Amino acid sequence: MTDSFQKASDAQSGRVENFDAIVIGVGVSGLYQLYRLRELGLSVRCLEDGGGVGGTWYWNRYPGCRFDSESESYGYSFSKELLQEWDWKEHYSGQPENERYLNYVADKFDLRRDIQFNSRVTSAVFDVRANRWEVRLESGQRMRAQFVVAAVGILSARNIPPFEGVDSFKGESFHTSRWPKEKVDLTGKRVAVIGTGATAVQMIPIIAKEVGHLTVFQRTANYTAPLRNSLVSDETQRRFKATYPEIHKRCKETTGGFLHDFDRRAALDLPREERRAVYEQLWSLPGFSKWLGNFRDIMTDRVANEDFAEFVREKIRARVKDPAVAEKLVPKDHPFGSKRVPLETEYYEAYNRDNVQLVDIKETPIERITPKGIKTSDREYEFDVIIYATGFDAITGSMTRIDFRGEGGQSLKDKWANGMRTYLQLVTAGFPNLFIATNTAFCNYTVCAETIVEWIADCIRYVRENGYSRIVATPQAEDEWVAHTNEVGSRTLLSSANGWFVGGNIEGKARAFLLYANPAPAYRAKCAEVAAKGYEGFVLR
Ligand code: NA7
Repeated sequence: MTDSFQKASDAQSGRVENFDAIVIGVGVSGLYQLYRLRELGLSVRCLEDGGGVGGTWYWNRYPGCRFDSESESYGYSFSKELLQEWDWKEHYSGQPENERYLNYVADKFDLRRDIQFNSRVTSAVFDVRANRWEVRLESGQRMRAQFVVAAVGILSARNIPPFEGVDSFKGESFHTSRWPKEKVDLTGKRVAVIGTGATAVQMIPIIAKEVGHLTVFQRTANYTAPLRNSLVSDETQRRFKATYPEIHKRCKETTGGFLHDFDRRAALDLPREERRAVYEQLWSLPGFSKWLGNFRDIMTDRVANEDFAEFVREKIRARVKDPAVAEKLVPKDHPFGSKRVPLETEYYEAYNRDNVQLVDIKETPIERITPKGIKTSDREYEFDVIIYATGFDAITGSMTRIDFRGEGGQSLKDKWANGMRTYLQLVTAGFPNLFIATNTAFCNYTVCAETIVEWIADCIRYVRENGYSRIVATPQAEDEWVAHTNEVGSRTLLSSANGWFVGGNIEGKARAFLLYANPAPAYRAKCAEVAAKGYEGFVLR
């Protein structure tokens, strides 16, 4: 019987399959969660909306999509064999290779047999008498499990702004995170890109060379930094493989789980010339060195931040030929690093091309999408293709689009209406046996995802081995965690921008710290301490 036929017949017959655990999503976290739970001997079903594994690396196929983490720090660390088998071709690997890597992992550990693809979860309801979740799919299929792990990703609920007339456009339109598998031919076409976040910054220089004409609609100018990608030489590949223990040790020690870490000195303690020399040196390095390798106070002190921000502005101005365009591209309304810094390759040079135009939509706002294109306050632009590079309803959106119902039928969407409420970023009070395996600990993704996945697997093992049937966070532990998250977040400059870190990118979304801003080692230590104290802050029954 084929998988889809089985699903259809289950839905029709009303048959409800039972598992120990259901994992929603097979991105980086979900794949590893499946591996870990199966290792414990649990029966697991993994439900994935997409047609393949990879999550972010399955959906985001837009031209130019790639890591901003160093490739050697992004791969899983749990299998020595895997580390030795896989060769990273580029220092900042691109989406096709990243998707191949995650498929390789799925095959190597024989994970596919527990994954059901093309399966969108619509609801999950907790049965308090049976201590089991009932999960329902769009197809009508239902299944039950004692535990649900939502490995739904932090950047997976796409944001298409509610412009009037979005559906009236007669040409083609795409959101970057739902880019088709087949090549999209933009040759010679009139193309619009809305948004100038990390995605647009990666994509624009590539498609600018292909399109007939490109119009970029920018709401907020972003600080970016040069990526400086290159191929991994054979010698470097050998070095990676010989030093993976050191690479992973380093990532466990740094603030954000990256290979980079902040300079312990305060920027303004150095004379201007010395500071500038450090900035220049950082600028010449690849990756996030300019952000996460910078002076420690650039994320906490506005004066220090502004000093570096001005250096970045000069770098932008030097690359854009038309001073009026350059001024539009220079960010002035938020601190450097208060949004995740897009890493670019020839982004600003794209605006020196004759076929690229920048429209500042703070000056001339988009009024509506029309059948022919985009109407701003001063004119209508005609296009063959509109690309929405407008980001995500980050972190909470992928959870609240599933109708989770906890104790007393409480809806998660209602509970989080004024902001995300969790304990340890991992669970939420009133929703027993539900774990959130999405990395919100301000961290290099896989490095932190592994910690989270292992913590969840250990917790589930503890519950089962000790004869409990349910575990749930106390409201008091949650209140304290939320207050603590807000407190550590407010010590940084992260809330000073309208980015997705604080829910500020979506109109009407409650503003709250969605990321845990304390250094990753402190987060890891806190999670370990809670477990060591017999799951302090939880009620086990
Ligand atoms: P981002 O970084 O959230 O960027 C989205 C872009 O879309 C950004 O320039 C937004 O402007 C723009 N946007 C969003 N809504 C609108 C509306 N209503 N009108 C005009 N422009 C809008 O998402 P990305 O996909 O680029 O990157 C997400 C993460 O992926 C990134 O942080 C990396 O970690 C990888 P705004 O700045 O909000 O004014």
